[in-house]
Amino acid sequence: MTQMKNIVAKFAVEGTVTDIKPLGPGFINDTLIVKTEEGPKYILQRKNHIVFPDVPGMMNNIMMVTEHIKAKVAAEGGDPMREVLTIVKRKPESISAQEADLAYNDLYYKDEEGNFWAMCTFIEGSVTYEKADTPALAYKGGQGIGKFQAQLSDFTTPLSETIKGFHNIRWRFQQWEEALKRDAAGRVKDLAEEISWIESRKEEMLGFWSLVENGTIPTRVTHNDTKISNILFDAEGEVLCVIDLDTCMSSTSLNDFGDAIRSYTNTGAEDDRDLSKVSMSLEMFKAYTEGYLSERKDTLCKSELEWLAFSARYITFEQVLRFLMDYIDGDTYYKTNAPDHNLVRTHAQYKLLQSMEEQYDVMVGIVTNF
Ligand code: GN1
Ligand code: MG
Repeated sequence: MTQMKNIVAKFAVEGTVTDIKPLGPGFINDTLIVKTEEGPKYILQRKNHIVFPDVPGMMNNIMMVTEHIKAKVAAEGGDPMREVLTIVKRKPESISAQEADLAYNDLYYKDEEGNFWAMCTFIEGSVTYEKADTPALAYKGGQGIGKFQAQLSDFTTPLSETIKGFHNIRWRFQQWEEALKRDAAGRVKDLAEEISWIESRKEEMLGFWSLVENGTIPTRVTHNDTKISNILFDAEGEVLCVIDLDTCMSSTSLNDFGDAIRSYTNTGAEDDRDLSKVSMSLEMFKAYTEGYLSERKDTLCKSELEWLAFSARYITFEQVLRFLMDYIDGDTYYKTNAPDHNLVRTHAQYKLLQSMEEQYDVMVGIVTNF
């Protein structure tokens, strides 16, 4: 507690700190809630610098993105302290001579052990959901991400790439070729069928990505983790803001739509052993898409609309590839709970991909008819 208090003391927190406690599950960062005698609460996070090798660049991304949204919210008469995250900066006097040369040194504190700490305000009365169970909630989730993207549709400053080539399938195929060649776990010989799922779609996936590379599909701010638990709602169930901005990067906004569809619409689990449970729910697709487009119809360009439905196949395909590649590598990236866990995930995501491919014409129709 004393150690934590000393860390918090480096930041421009108002009030006297009374309590610091862990918050939420969090697989990547450690998140704590900081309470003060006077009332305001804060979030303190230890940022995972193994997953995010450039924490200063990442914090600067978050600062730029939140400042841009704040200006928009204020101009529209909203509440910039509730409708976007607020980073708490360092107290200028706490920045030591040794820290003077560190990039963006007012946005984080690096302790003696090399851990990075950052703070933001806690939004009082906010509510989160672990899963989108109903089309009504999926619609709201779509609105949340749509609004976030619309607020950033005129943000053109390139962001630091916090995870290299995250949704770049050309880069993923490069990693894929290397993984096949290495065959680190000796599993390739048993995977002829699964490997053919990847190889048979290579051209169409690279074809899509080349439209991003040649600028036909514009590069914007992408969130890259668009699950419903990353949206804060108010007590009335209205969207307040999008959180967990660590993976914000510059790429195609279609990534965020595609990944949301991958997670919201699955009737089974991401790692379901019972493939009969796995499919894409068109009802959930329709609800999310309508919520999303209600916020974005004026700011998306023609090519984005044209490829919107396809992006769900793209991201789901990429996930099949990433799970299979990790299985081939001997399970080094994703946490697993069984020796075949990554293979089970591969099969379940492939089933979801097939379900999307089968219903693709209807998906396109829903987008077109909006
Ligand atoms: C990881 O840990 P989580 O659920 O936020 C992964 C995503 C995958 C997801 C699959 C940084 O996200 O890209 O889609 O697992 N995040 C990273 O469950 O690799
Ligand atoms: Mg995440």
